[in-house]
Amino acid sequence: MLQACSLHSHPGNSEAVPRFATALPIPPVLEPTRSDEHGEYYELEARESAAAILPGKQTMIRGYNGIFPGPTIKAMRGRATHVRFTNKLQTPVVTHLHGGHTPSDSDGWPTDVILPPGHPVPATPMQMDHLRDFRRMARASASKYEHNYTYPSDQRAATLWYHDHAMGATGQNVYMGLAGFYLVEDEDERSLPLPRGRYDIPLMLCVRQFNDDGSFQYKPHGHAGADGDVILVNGAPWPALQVERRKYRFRILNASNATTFTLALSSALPFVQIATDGGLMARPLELLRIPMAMAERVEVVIDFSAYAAGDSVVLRNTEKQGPLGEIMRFDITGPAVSDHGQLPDHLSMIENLRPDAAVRTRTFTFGPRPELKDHFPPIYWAINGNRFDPELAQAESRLGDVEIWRFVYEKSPFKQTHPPHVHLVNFQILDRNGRAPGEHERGWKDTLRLDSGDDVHVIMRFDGYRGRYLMHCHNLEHEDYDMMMRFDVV
Ligand SMILES: [Cu+2]
Repeated sequence: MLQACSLHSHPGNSEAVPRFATALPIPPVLEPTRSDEHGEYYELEARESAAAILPGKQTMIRGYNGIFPGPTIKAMRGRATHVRFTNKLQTPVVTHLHGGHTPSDSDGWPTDVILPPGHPVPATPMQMDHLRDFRRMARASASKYEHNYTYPSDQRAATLWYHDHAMGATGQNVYMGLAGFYLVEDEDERSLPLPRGRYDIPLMLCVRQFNDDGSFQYKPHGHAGADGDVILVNGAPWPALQVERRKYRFRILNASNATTFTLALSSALPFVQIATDGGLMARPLELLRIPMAMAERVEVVIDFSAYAAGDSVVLRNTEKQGPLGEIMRFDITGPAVSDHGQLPDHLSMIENLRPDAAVRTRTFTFGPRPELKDHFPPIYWAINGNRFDPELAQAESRLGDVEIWRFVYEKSPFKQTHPPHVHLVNFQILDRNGRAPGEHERGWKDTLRLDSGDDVHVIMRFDGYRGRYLMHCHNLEHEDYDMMMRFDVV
């Protein structure tokens, strides 16, 4: 009964969308409007525009600079990025740099919204439910039409992403297209013989549902989460990429609202994973399958010299059968190309945080609000039984302290993943259900997969900035309804 949730029962139009017929789009890299000794300056505008996603149809999107994914921002470690952000939509928005080591006032607090010109009233049903709080909070902190964010980018090279984080509307805004890559580079990484330039490709994976007229069909299924029956990579349905017979680096992001993936290649050859959310791992790791919860990133190298010209290999999702079991296709072309030879045995130095350095352990339980736990699907989500209160910190951590946080998901018949995401800092996973973490998650992380029955310890150091920050579930509809928590660094 419980498994027959509406989340998986809608009729699909995926059979009507041809697979591997569209060339993989690569989001353009955004050019700064100027540079000086304080860093690079960019302009981003959230606006509606028509996108060609399905053959012969147009889809209205909400896009950064009118495109989905938004333009890629490339930052060099230690060079700050200043983004002047303008809202041309008809709904409040706020932007968060996911994985950014960012001062609190640029972190994109959910009620620090940027109001749209002439439409200061919340627009989504979820926002209407938050209306009273929202009006009070929005009055206190909203800015009109534009806001300047500063991202110091003083952090390891890594694949980050920026996306909307507006209270009660994040799910809809991201589903409509408000997400883009932000890549931090550094000298350590540049000194390594890794594929670069056009052989270094970001892949934004997500699922979407469409109406017959081509518009997005945003269905949050109560507050279970918005899914879909079409897989998009960089905004294109089941695309194909022509590849040379050499190594490529792929920066893979699961940007879905509520869908997990487990990646595999149809050839049964392994990936070589080189990075987690927070950048390079200590050494390359051969893996046949890589699980990805929402908002997690993995970087892999695939060596297509192992294939013959004319071969094709499909990037699969082993969690699903049929169309949702396939993501995109690589079509191998041309003669073997010499690249850098072997990957280095050693990629990066990773400081292992030691449990005995931790000053305390805090436990956070993820689940429905206790008084509503028998309602199915759950209406409200909670951390430690509490809904999000922007005025109340549920944890205060001292700047510089090392802490262990334990994330618990008590066994539940509702088997949705709750991926905890911590703003400001990266963590390391100490153990997963009393055992070592998965090989693919041994590195710096900011988001982790938490499935029914999971009990995971992570360790982190609260460094860099004081202020208010968020920890929340990265199922975007859970986050909107209200699986978020304020913590303060003091
Ligand atoms: Cu959740």
